[in-house]
Amino acid sequence: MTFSSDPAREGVRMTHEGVLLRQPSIHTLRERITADAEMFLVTHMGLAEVDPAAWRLGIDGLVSRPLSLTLGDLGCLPRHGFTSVHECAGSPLTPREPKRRVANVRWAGVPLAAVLDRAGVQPQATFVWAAGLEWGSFAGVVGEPYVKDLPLSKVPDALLATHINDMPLPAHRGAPVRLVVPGWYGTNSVKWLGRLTLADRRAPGPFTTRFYNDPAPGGTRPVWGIASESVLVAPAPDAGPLRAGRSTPVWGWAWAERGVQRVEMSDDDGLTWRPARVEPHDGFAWQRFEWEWQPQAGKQRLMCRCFDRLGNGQPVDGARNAIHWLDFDVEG
Ligand SMILES: Nc1nc2c(c(=O)[nH]1)N[C@H]1C(S)=C(S)[C@@H](COP(=O)(O)O)O[C@H]1N2
Ligand SMILES: [Mo]
Repeated sequence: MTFSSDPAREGVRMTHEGVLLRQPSIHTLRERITADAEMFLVTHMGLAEVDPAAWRLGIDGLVSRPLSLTLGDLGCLPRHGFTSVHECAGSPLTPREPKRRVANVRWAGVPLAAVLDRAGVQPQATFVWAAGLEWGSFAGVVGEPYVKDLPLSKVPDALLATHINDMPLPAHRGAPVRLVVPGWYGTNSVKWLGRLTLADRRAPGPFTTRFYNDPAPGGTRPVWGIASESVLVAPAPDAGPLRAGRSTPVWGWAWAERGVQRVEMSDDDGLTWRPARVEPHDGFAWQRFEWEWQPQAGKQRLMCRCFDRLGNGQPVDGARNAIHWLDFDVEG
């Protein structure tokens, strides 16, 4: 464990150094709300533990009244909560590889907008930069804080979360306060939040420039909104043999930044697709889909894909939201 000499990090200690990844199997995601034990965990530079009494949230940059808020100050502001899908965009070093680290979580805390209103956002401001309190190195980058950004237009959705699934945030989830940007990939939801800076441009650090920018026509595009994606939870391929011709219930989760409109299934390598039933879109939460499968004997591949209401679907491969499939040996 290490202590920092930076006074802004008073009361912060690192309990783990370096990348940490935890990823349970997709087939354990049977509950609508994902319990902490079944939730993936990602950190780039390490895990921090923050003394809640020493914690301060600095708000600076293009504001009329720079602030330093304690947890007590936050507690005097209005509270808000929602359920949202929480998904890692995958490694920024291999951004086209699907990792399927996903969960669906209930968050509660203080709206980001409530805090920014107190500080008074100046008219020139267009972005909020959010910095984590930990330190360390990632992929050869040393001593750069974990800073992410969002345009002011996304602020009304964002939350300074103090609770996850009705419990105070544990240290590994970013206690005492983390940013949550629902509808966006998890990389934007800064844990161990320590500073918000209002600016008239995107944040210049490695986690918004070198990492987490996808190639796009004419340049790059920040890894912000979650692309359409779906996963098959059941049947798990190791849950016992399937029988040919027998009706087999299939189900999973589907999600997209602005909700999923349709889910389709294929058991012929994507030649034909048939509609699954999908529950209606509600806020930023994932949506359950189900389908009855009459498998044929032999080796079978079952695939799912979904579309948002603009018709954006999932590529077959080469993207973080590539189509998910499961292989089965079906008994005759
Ligand atoms: N301060 C800080 N916040 C962070 C990260 C980090 O390394 N440091 N990792 C991000 C990434 S890439 C993801 S996917 C989520 C993971 O959140 P979880 O571990 O609570 O699931 O946190 C995000 N917030
Ligand atoms: Mo991530």
